[in-house]
Amino acid sequence: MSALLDQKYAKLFFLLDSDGDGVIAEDDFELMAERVVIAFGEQDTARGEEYAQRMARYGRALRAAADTDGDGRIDEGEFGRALLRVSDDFDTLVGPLYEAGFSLADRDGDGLVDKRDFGTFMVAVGVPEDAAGAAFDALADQGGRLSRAALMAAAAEYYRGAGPSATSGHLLFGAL
Ligand SMILES: [Ca+2]
Ligand SMILES: [Ca+2]
Repeated sequence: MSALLDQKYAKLFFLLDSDGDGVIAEDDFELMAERVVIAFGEQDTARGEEYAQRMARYGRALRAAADTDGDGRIDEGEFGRALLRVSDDFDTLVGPLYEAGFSLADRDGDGLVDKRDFGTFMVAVGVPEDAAGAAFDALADQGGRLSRAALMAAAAEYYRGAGPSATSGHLLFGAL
């Protein structure tokens, strides 16, 4: 795996280990989804349920790819190798989670997210507020708004881009 992917996946591992116990398990995906849904006040709504379901699906795909000994826990080494494989199916296994996340942050449904709502999302997944702000500034348009297409392009690059990037997708969760 490339050094850049290693760095990006290490940051994702740190974030996805929501309870901070050093391994990723089903409860981490549940906890992260719960934090995001609560941050937007979308408990018991269709959008909140959609996000939770897509997070669960992402978690199942990772476990299927990673959990070689079947104990339900993914350590950092297993995670990197599994995420590389899952990212091959970005459009079906990863993209839908980010689509659902964007829909939560795009409160008025106009296809654009502002810095404040982007920050709310990122802080809920464990990114420090200043890092979230810097990420937004790197990814947003001149008018200070992030489009759905720009978010999806950044996410795809974050998961799959192995080399130096033309865009700022590697900064999605803050500086590496
Ligand atoms: Ca954990
Ligand atoms: Ca919006």
